[in-house]
Amino acid sequence: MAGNKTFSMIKPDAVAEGNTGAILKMIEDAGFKIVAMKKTLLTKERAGQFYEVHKERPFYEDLRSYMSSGPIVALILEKENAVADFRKLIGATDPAKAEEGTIRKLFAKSIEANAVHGSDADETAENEGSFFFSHTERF
Ligand code: IDP
Ligand code: MG
Repeated sequence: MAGNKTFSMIKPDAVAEGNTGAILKMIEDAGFKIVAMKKTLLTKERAGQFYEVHKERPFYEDLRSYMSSGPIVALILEKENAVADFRKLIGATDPAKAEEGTIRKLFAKSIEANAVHGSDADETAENEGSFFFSHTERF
């Protein structure tokens, strides 16, 4: 079935603050199944590759540094309408604009250190999942 998976990361700020468990609980309680999960550290180069689409943006250098500043938890998640439903669960990029009850509203520190990533489309979700996981790591 198309459109039933998304990719997420718990970002360095949230991992460092000890919010991994609380965020995973929110994700599972919202009906997402964890298909793949790994804690890993991105190099600045790999962080830059992941966010290549933003390379012309003024925050790109900072974003590369931040995303490689500590371990992240990478996730492939499954649910009907996964991409859109997960974006709803995490809230707006800027936590000041995120709705009450969303993961970013609860855990993000700033527009950059915003606790979690969520793919923006089915095709991106597939590519981002493959950036971290082989097919033998998905269950
Ligand atoms: P998204 O994560 O909500 O999809 P994007 O616009 O794709 O937001 O930006 C990717 C990431 O880049 C954000 O999650 C955030 O960490 C960072 N970012 C986005 N906009 C800004 C900004 O204006 N200043 C600093 N960092 C930003
Ligand atoms: Mg995005």
